[in-house]
Amino acid sequence: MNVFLKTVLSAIFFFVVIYNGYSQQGRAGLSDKQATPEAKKLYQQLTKLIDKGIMFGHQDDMAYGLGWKYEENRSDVKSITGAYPAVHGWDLGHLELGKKQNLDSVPFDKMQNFIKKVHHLGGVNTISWHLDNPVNGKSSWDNSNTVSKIIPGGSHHQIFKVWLDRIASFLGDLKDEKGKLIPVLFRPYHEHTGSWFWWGEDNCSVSDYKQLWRFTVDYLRNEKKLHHLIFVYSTSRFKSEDHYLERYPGDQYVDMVGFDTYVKPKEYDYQSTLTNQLAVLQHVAESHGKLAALTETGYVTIPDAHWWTGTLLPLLAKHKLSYVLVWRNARPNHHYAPFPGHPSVSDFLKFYQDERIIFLDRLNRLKTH
Ligand code: BMA
Repeated sequence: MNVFLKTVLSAIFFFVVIYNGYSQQGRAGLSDKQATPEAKKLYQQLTKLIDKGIMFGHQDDMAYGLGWKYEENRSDVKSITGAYPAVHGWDLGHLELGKKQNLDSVPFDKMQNFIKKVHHLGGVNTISWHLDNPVNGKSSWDNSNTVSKIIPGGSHHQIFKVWLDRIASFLGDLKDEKGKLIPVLFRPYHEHTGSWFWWGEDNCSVSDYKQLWRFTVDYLRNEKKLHHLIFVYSTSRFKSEDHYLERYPGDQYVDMVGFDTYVKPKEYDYQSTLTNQLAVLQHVAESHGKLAALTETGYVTIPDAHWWTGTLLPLLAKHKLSYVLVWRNARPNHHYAPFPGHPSVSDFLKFYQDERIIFLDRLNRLKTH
């Protein structure tokens, strides 16, 4: 082989090695340079797990399901599979008002205990926040112009800080048996490429949204000294990578990227939408060194008995994702996971058994290897 060819080949070889090395999800590490050892450890574990499979998550899984509420050790997912989900979602909506229970009637003291239990069992907690509108007192689903009034310099900035203080106090109380803060994935101001929430894209400017996000992170980190939070940026449906990143607040403010997209046959084709969006998401995650997740999805009431392995699994399997989370089992016409007797139970069992999907039992086995 002549010298020229050798040089070219080794250049290609090194480019491939370096490129792959640098294109890994999670390579950037946590954005909080003062992150607690526990938060760093969780992030490292999540990074390693990317190559093992996709964790399954469910909102309010331990709190209630179809026909039951607050029964010790009960979970619709566990009733079917014998295992809890690996990821458990919770929502802080109404904590900002000083209420004792969230917008879906989950008492915050119970929520805290569930979060501790999930952590104790080896699972992962993720927290969203359907906060009310600080300006007019209406719900999250209000589309008046608000964000400019709550960021620094705005007329309602002080009250907004009081709301953040309440969130910070809850997050700061999440401690394990040894008194160590339990790391959580915090996913505020979600679905902002839609406009149903007051922080949605038609209701605030790009720069106001970014300021809201950065102020929140800086306030929790620097004023409240909370360093156990892993920040998740998650949009709703989006058109392109530019659209996805339009309101991205920056790599120093985000650890994980995701999106929420549900099956809505009358509005769009789920399969092609997910295919396009997951490809964009994975590219964003790799080029920014962040982790990626399908932060909310599902088919309300799961009318397709083969949805889990017929639709969801083939879509997920093509991508490197940290987790997929389905929404809450609230009532017969509003549930996203099956429960005993549901027509999709046998397919959900196949989904659970698939080696690409991780529930809590397998998560613990993987962590010990
Ligand atoms: C929505 C619905 C609502 C709920 C909200 C926040 O998708 O489930 O009933 O209040 O999420 O959990």
